Amino acid sequence: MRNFIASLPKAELHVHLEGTFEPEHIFAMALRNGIELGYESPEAIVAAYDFHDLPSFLTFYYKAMHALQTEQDFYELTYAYFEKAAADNIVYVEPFFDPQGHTSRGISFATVINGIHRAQQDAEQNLGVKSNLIMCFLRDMSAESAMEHLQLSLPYKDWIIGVGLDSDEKDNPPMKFKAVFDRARAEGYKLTMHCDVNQKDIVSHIWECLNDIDVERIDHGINSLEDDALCAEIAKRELGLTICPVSNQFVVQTYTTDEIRSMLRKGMKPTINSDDPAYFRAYLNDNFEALVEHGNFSQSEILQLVKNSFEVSWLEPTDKNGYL
Ligand code: ES4
Ligand code: ZN
Repeated sequence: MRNFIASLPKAELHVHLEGTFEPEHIFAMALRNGIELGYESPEAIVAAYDFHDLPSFLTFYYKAMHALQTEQDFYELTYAYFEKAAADNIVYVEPFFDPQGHTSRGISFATVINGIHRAQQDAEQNLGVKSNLIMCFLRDMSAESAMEHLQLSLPYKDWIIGVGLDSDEKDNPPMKFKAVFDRARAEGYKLTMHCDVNQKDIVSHIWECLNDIDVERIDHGINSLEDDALCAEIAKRELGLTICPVSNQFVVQTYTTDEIRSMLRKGMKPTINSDDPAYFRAYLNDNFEALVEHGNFSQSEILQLVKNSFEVSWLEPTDKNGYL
């Protein structure tokens, strides 16, 4: 099964570039930029990982971002992820980035996106990994800040395929960002939002994503299974759900294999993704292997999940056909 998983050309639709920041790179960049994070070695960084829910993860994730200072840092972060992706036989990625995590520390939007974009170009050329970037807003910041960042992104519109919403979901419902997402759609961006696992009011958040925001994809969305009408609507709209099994294991202590199978049975379109692979210590192939190990997934189930990723991706239909 390992070889089968490794040999399949795959797509990844839910990976935070800042979540691919490996401890060796955090350490080296902090050192060269003179940023004091308080760790003596990469091993000390790993030893400090203690993720058991979303807030415990996010605190660490934002702290490590301080090591990223220059355009070259963003280039190296991004290119290193694409090298990992190529090693996993990923041929297409729609990675997320969190500009507010950087502008809030005085790093310009241009610094961030120029570094990322150059790495995307080089990865396509040198590694054969194609990608389209998704800009995420931090939902625990204000809607005004999100709107400002939407404005900042407009000169780079051709480099960004869509917008998403991430960070701490508690008391930060989709509706808080309705005006921002309406404007994003008018500017030509595709729309997705995190509906993280087992968050407060999560079923109503997913309904808001459908009825008020009109998203074109849902990130996570595991809890849609609590509502039959919601499942039916997601299936009818053929909305992809970007599921992250190892991330779920950290955040809610289950790989959610039963839930993934239920979605497949109901005609929904779950896909498999890594979320924050450097922190959760599992890239995409590891996530598929977890389904085999913890849920006894078959080759045909794996194949269906891989096919779903290309189908619900935001590739042009003509480009999709080459992969399906
Ligand atoms: C995230 Cl696991 C998760 N949930 C919400 N926001 C995030 N940003 C990066 N990883
Ligand atoms: Zn995520």
